[in-house]
Amino acid sequence: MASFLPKIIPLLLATAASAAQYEQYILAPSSRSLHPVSVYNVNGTVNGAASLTGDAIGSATFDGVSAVTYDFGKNIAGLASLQIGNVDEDEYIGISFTESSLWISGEGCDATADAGIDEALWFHVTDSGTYTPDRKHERGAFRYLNVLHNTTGSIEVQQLTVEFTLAYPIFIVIEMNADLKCFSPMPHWEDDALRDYTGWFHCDDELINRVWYAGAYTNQICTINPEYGNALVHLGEIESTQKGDGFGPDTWWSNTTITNGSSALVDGAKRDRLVWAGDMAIAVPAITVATYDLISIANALDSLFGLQKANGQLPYAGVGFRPTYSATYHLYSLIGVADYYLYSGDLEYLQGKWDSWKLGLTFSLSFIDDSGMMNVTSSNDWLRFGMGGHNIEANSIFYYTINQGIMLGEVLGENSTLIDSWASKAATIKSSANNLLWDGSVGLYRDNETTTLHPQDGNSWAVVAGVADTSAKMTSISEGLAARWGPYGAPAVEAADAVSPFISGFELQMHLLAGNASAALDLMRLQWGFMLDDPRMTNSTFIEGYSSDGRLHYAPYTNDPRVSHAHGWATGPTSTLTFHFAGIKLLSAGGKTWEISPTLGGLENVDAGFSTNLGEFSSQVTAADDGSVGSLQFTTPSGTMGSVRIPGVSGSLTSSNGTSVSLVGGMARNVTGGAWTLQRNSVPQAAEGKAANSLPVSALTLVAGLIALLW
Ligand SMILES: *[C@@H]1O[C@H](CO)[C@@H](O)[C@H](O)[C@H]1NC(C)=O
Ligand SMILES: *[C@@H]1O[C@H](CO)[C@@H](O)[C@H](O)[C@H]1NC(C)=O
Ligand SMILES: *[C@@H]1O[C@H](CO)[C@@H](O)[C@H](O)[C@H]1NC(C)=O
Ligand SMILES: *[C@@H]1O[C@H](CO)[C@@H](O)[C@H](O)[C@H]1NC(C)=O
Ligand SMILES: *[C@@H]1O[C@H](CO)[C@@H](O)[C@H](O)[C@H]1NC(C)=O
Ligand SMILES: *[C@@H]1O[C@H](CO)[C@@H](O)[C@H](O)[C@H]1NC(C)=O
Ligand SMILES: *[C@@H]1O[C@H](CO)[C@@H](O)[C@H](O)[C@H]1NC(C)=O
Ligand SMILES: *[C@@H]1O[C@H](CO)[C@@H](O)[C@H](O)[C@H]1NC(C)=O
Ligand SMILES: *[C@@H]1O[C@H](CO)[C@@H](O)[C@H](O)[C@H]1NC(C)=O
Ligand SMILES: *[C@@H]1O[C@H](CO)[C@@H](O)[C@H](O)[C@H]1NC(C)=O
Ligand SMILES: CC(=O)N[C@H]1CO[C@H](CO)[C@@H](O)[C@@H]1O
Repeated sequence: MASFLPKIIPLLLATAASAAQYEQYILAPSSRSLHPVSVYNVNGTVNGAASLTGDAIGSATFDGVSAVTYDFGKNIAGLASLQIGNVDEDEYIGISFTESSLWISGEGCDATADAGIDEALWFHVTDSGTYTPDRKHERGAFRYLNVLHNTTGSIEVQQLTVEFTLAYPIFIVIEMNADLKCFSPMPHWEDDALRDYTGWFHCDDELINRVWYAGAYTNQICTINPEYGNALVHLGEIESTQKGDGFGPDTWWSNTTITNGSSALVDGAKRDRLVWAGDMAIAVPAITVATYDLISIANALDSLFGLQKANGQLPYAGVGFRPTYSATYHLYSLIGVADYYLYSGDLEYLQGKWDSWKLGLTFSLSFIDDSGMMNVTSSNDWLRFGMGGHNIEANSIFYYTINQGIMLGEVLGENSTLIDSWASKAATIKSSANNLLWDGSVGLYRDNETTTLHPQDGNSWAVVAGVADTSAKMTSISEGLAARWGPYGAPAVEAADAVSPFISGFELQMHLLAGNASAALDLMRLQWGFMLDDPRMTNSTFIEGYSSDGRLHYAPYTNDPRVSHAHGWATGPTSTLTFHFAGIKLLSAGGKTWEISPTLGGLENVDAGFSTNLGEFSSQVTAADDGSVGSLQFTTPSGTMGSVRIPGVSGSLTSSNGTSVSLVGGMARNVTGGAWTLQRNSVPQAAEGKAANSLPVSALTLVAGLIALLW
């Protein structure tokens, strides 16, 4: 036994994993004062352009008409400032921003409006000193910053700084500058704490690791100071024109207060900077497993419920947007409350929202007609076309929402007559959808009864919601959607062949529920790999949408520079990897009950975890030679209870104190919170080279028990 110890102790320590262990993948900066990392391009005569990269004071002298494009290496955000040294009389210097390198321009920024581009910010420089625009010109996301000089004569720039967030003013500011507090993103976190993740993920595929962390970072950059939401300066103007059509640079600023509190989760960092409940359906679980920043979610949901009408109707989007209705986004607001409760366990919050929640559900129930399904009468959705009638996506989301309501109602001891009536309506939606919308000849659901279009959103959601009523249908949907993938990802045929990173997030879940984990991984590598590695992207945050031929044109918009490159709705892999591959699933109230059901899908190992208000959940899994779960160790907080499901595996679980529970049919129920290790009855022979994981599991457990005893 003793001879095992030197090898096994590090293994046991590795089990006590934490977010810090994989710190190198975190994209959030360690300080809020950011400087460029490289020079991307120089136009005209600029001496010493590169001296403005890094922290040190430099000297870049712009002589005559000239410009430098600086690269921050990843998408960042904040208020930019220029420290000016020697300057001739009457000089102008400007700054402009872009997320994608495609829109680098001396004329202005990329765009936030429906047409044209956003104007550059100009300073009339009369003396040395630091020049900073006013606070409402904080730019929500950019990777490239252009410094523009349009005058004859010369001007020296000594430093270029972006305050990613700033707790206290550190500049002598010459231009007007009301308050220098609480810059977005993550305005409510300490300046040096932006990398303090509560969750982590690691596996043997480096691209997948980068995807998980880019998802986490995308949601951080989409968490803003709610006083600087989108002012929608040109909403609805010049709707069908393109950059280059004679529409010059537009004015832009962000000064709409969109929620109460000191931080808010919005859909996109550059745009729209508003609360959108649909986006939250993907962003909220991703935040839960990475930063557990629940307050920004609660503030966002509160702002939506603050707009609820007396008849129960919730808004399409939050404060700042024109009042309008969407059947699906209304339901997503209800799902938001269910998610918030599930991940936080905050019963008081749920109680406070419950009457509004029921009113909202009752409103949706009023749209059920003779078919047994909801007749959608508002075309608003995630900007797909053809949303209306007995739509499969809307009815699947509806079915899911009603079931969330039943779960919440049971927690709150709601009248069982009411709950039973919900259950019966849900059952009818499901049977009607299968009777009227399943197209057996194609093996997919139709969008509605009168079309031959088989949408990505509705087919993914039918499986996610549990509307698909046989495993044969799930398999068929998984195969059918995978067969449509192109070189850049999964097309959303219901949006003119857009690739939707939002809807593809639900497609990932669908493949896992249909039992094809490797399909989910393949789609992540294909689509999210493209979104990270293509040179037109930011290599750090995920884009809102693009076209199925890989152009950065998102079908619903005419103005390509407007597309957001940091959209929380594109972060589906982050929660999917933790929930499905590491297999940590919260079933109730912050994880009071849980299920551990890992799957590898061809990965060799996965190590992931996160914390909720109840404590830490973690899972370390390695593959046996046949790809099944070969070894598993997990921890769940004490006082919680759950089950373990590893289909096809026989053996038992041993807790750190020696307690043992057998797997029956690949399952163990009523497992109490603690640290557990799987012993398989027979482990398919592990290959050479999987060293750390190939130790005999039973020996490992014995020694673990021994060490626990000695302790
Ligand atoms: C630099 O010059 C190129 C070529 O004229 C132009 O496309 C680009 O927009 C310029 N960059 C800046 C920041 O002015
Ligand atoms: C430089 O740009 C500023 C701001 O747009 C403008 O007021 C000024 O006239 C420009 N100067 C020249 C020489 O183009
Ligand atoms: C936002 O800024 C614009 C432009 O400066 C100004 O007209 C407007 O009053 C501001 N709104 C708020 C709420 O401060
Ligand atoms: C902030 O809370 C107050 C009081 O509940 C409410 O009237 C107001 O609409 C809220 N503001 C926003 C932006 O949600
Ligand atoms: C049915 O679906 C098709 C395809 O999405 C769409 O064109 C049509 O408008 C839909 N019908 C209704 C009533 O919305
Ligand atoms: C849905 O409701 C609209 C508006 O009441 C109606 O015109 C339409 O015929 C209904 N659609 C179906 C499929 O019943
Ligand atoms: C539950 O609701 C039903 C129908 O509204 C009502 O008749 C019944 O009295 C309620 N039961 C309780 C315990 O409130
Ligand atoms: C899983 O999906 C992949 C596509 O990623 C496909 O090649 C494979 O055949 C599917 N496996 C099963 C068992 O359906
Ligand atoms: C993208 O970022 C990763 C770190 O996340 C880095 O290793 C890689 O070099 C970057 N790729 C490019 C093309 O900049
Ligand atoms: C051993 O651990 C299990 C699981 O955590 C727990 O249910 C049990 O009470 C523990 N037994 C002792 C003796 O501590
Ligand atoms: C004591 C206890 O929690 N028993 C539960 C064990 O699991 C079954 C199935 O999930 C439950 O029905 C029991 O209540």
